Amino acid sequence: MTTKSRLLAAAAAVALLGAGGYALTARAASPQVLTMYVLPGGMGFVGPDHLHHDTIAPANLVLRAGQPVTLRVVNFDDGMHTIYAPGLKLDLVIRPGVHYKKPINAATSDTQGKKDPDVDNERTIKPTVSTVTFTPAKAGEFRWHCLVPCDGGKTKRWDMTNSFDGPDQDGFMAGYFKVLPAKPSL
Ligand SMILES: [Cu+2]
Repeated sequence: MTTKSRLLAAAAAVALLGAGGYALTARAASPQVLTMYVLPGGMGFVGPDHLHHDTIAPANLVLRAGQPVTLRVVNFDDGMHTIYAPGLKLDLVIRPGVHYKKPINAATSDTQGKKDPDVDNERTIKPTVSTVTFTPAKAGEFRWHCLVPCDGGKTKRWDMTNSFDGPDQDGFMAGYFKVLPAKPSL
C-alpha cells in the first residue's frame, strides 16, 4: 500500500465513522443466523412411547420483526422434511442427507453383535445444509410443522399425529417462531 492509498483508506474510514448512524443501521440489517438440526429416528428425541422419533431441534426460535433471519437446517436424516409456517410465508424444503459407504471398522457396534439396522444406517449419512433468509413482517407467535409424512417404521409416524395446537407433534416435527416487536429506530 502506498502512502497515498493509506491516506485514502484512512479518509474513507473516517467518513464511515462520521456516518455513524448509517453504519449502525447497515449492521442491524445483516441477518441473524440460526441453526436447526434434523435428527433421524435413532438419534432423535424420545416420545411418550419410549421410542426415538425424527426430530427437528430446536423446535422453538425467537426472531424479531423487521430483522432478517437466515435459517440453516442441517439434516442428518436421509429423508426430506419441511419447515412450513404459512403465517410467516415460510416453506423451506430440507434436502435429505446423503448416504456414503462406511469403512469397515472392528470397533463399531455392528461387529459386536449389537445390530440395530436403523442406527447403522444413520451412521453412514453425510448431512446436507438447507438455508432460507426471510424477514418477519410483524410480531406474534407462528407455528411451523413438517409437511412430509416422516417418522415411519416402528415409530408408526407418531410425529405426524396432532398436537393440541395443530398438525404434527410439537418438539419433534412442529414448533413455534416467537417474533418480538420491531426494535424502535434510534
Ligand atoms: Cu418431517
